[in-house]
Amino acid sequence: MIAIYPGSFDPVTLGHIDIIERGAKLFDKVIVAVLSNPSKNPLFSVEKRLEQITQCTQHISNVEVDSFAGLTVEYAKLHNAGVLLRGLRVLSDFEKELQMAHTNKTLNQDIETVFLATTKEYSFLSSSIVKEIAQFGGSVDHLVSANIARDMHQKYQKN
Ligand code: COD
Repeated sequence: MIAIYPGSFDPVTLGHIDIIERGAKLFDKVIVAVLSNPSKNPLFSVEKRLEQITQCTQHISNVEVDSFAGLTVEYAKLHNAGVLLRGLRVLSDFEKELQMAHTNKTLNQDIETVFLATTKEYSFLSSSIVKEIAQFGGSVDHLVSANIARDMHQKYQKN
């Protein structure tokens, strides 16, 4: 079974990587799919995020990294994926994730959403929190991989 792990990943955090590692043990292949959404004004370009995620997932053999535009279920169908993999942290995630799962089910009955509960130590972690800390000069070394911490440091030094 192929699973798609769709998201913004701006940037990918250790919480995301944990979901990818655990998902890769459950499925034959996990495709990490970065949504290309120009209206979101991301910190990192899609190309940069692809490069970052590829580096962070080098140690997992059954992971691919790609970008997509449009509907996630269409992308999943195109890649013969039967599962959308998502992570759940706190109660507020649940509402958003359930709405998304139900919406996707109305769009394609054959694709299931599978949720993995966050590992406890990453339950507070989000891309937004990482950006806020880095923006104000704090260390994010314990929240993201070394390559991302370096990219963020460079990014905010320039601005
Ligand atoms: N621990 C565990 N899980 C985590 C953690 C953590 N610390 N941090 C994030 N996650 C999970 C999130 O809960 C989410 O499941 C996933 O990782 C990705 O997170 P993000 O924030 O990078 O990505 P999102 O939630 O912004 O991605 C949204 C999509 C791109 C999937 C969505 O907008 C989408 O499908 N867009 C395409 C259009 C579409 O198909 N729309 C219809 C469906 S609503």
